Amino acid sequence: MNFYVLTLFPEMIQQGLGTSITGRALEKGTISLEAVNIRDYAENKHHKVDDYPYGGGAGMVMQAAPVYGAYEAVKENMASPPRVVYLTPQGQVFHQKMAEELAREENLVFLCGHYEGIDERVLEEIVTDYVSIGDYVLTGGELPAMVMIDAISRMVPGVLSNEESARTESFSDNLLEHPQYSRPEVWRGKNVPQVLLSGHHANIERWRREQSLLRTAVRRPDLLETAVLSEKDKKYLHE
Ligand code: 6GU
Repeated sequence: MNFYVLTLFPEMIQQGLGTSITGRALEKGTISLEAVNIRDYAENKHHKVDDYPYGGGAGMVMQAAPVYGAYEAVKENMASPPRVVYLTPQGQVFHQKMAEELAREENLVFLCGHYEGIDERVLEEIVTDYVSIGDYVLTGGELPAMVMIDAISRMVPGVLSNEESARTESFSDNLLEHPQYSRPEVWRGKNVPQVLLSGHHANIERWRREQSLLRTAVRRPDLLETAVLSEKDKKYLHE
């Protein structure tokens, strides 16, 4: 998977994704990441990339030409036109299924806006997907792009270790993860649940499933509407 991020703050992207699991995947070459500075494609000698909005109003608008220049430069490497994700609070809200779907692309381009937005004409020309990461307003698209790249990367085969991917199931059936415990067995007078020390694998699995169901019902009841539940699960929830 090759990620390209068109941004005015390329160092933010490289720093944010250069460590931990994404950092390891970048070193291994399982994913690649190129942060392209839109300013490098400004045609004027002061490298100016924004201007006043036609019609007036507050703030500045990112101009079409440098954004298009950056897009054309990354498209050079590709056999077919890539999907281009524009990060905007006006987009569809990002979710796990979207991450899984996007992880099947060979190349993905993320376009990060700043100021009051980007000239609509270049968006019409290149953007295929408008995506938001939630209903709140951020100062720019860089953090949302990093959020998406992290979530997509972990769905790319080979990015997670076997142990890490074994824990991936959780959100795929729309349930929250069960709680985890490690040593010591007693901490500040609080015990690890007995069943986890029993060595009885079937009981442990059942307990964990029930904890997932309970936790989802309490914290995110909205997820249960679309969760994949067995008859046994339903019986447990209705007790
Ligand atoms: Cl994708 N961009 C900005 N600027 N703010 C956001 C967002 C995106 N998603 C939620 N808030």
